[in-house]
Amino acid sequence: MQPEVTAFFDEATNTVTYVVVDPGSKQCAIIDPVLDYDFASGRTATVTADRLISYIEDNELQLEWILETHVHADHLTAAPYIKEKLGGQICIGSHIKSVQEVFVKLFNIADVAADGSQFDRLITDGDELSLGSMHIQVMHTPGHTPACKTFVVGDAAFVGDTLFMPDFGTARCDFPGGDAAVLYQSIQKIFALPGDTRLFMCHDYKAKGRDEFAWETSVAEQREKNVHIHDGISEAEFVAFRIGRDKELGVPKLIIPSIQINIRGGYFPAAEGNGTSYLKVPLNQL
Ligand SMILES: N[C@@H](CCC(=O)N[C@@H](CS)C(=O)NCC(=O)O)C(=O)O
Ligand SMILES: [Fe+2]
Repeated sequence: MQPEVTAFFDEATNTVTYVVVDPGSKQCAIIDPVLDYDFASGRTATVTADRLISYIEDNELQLEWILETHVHADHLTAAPYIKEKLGGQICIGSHIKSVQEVFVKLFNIADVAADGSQFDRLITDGDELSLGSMHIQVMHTPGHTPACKTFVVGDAAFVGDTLFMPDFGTARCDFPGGDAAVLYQSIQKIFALPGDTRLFMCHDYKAKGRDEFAWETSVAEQREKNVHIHDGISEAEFVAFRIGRDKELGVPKLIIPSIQINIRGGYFPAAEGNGTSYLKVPLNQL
């Protein structure tokens, strides 16, 4: 038996959230849930997250795990909201601590301990989380960020920001702690999975000549066709290309709110004396 995978695409942030179900037990995991955020007003909303919640309720699923592939820089996580409604444990890679250290300094935040304590469970390479009769195997796949994880469940792998669709390529490596050579090695680990492994992307931005969003491919297809890193591309070639490409990329639109919320596990900063929660904007730093 293989897991059932349902994708929910958020067009505002180009993010794909997955619900992964063990059909035998109806236990499920959510991977990378999105909290809607309107930058101009500073307002959050739960339209996107509520779709996930309805899906889980309508199908009478039992939510066990809320998994973050990494500290996202382009959207806020809805993990705490979903946990409040449906339960489940919020997990992220143990290298979150080094990501927190960097951003606690950048944002000069006093109330965030750089120890991952905001999450229910910190996971490392080789960990197995049970999902009914199945297991979610944790693979450490850094490079885009130091805390990136890939989750393998049966014949499905959720690769976070490592690979994108074959016609788009790979994730950027210019965030703090990012490293193109490390990403190359992480992708080799994904390429070592069986060729027919279903690969589920964390983002899609379409690609030149493609009008539809897409997020599912396979190891074999990536190894043959990925425009940045198919079989035969050396680490040196990839690193040179990736460094060049990263110089051309702009800062993600929602990086400032996303990082401050996501290093807190998705919880908002404590309200100030007037009852309002605030985010900071570091001037001339990013
Ligand atoms: N335009 C998007 C870009 C987001 C972005 O930088 N995405 C990262 C993943 S978090 C990436 O690797 N992008 C690769 C690319 O844009 O080529 C935004 O502003 O949100
Ligand atoms: Fe990312």
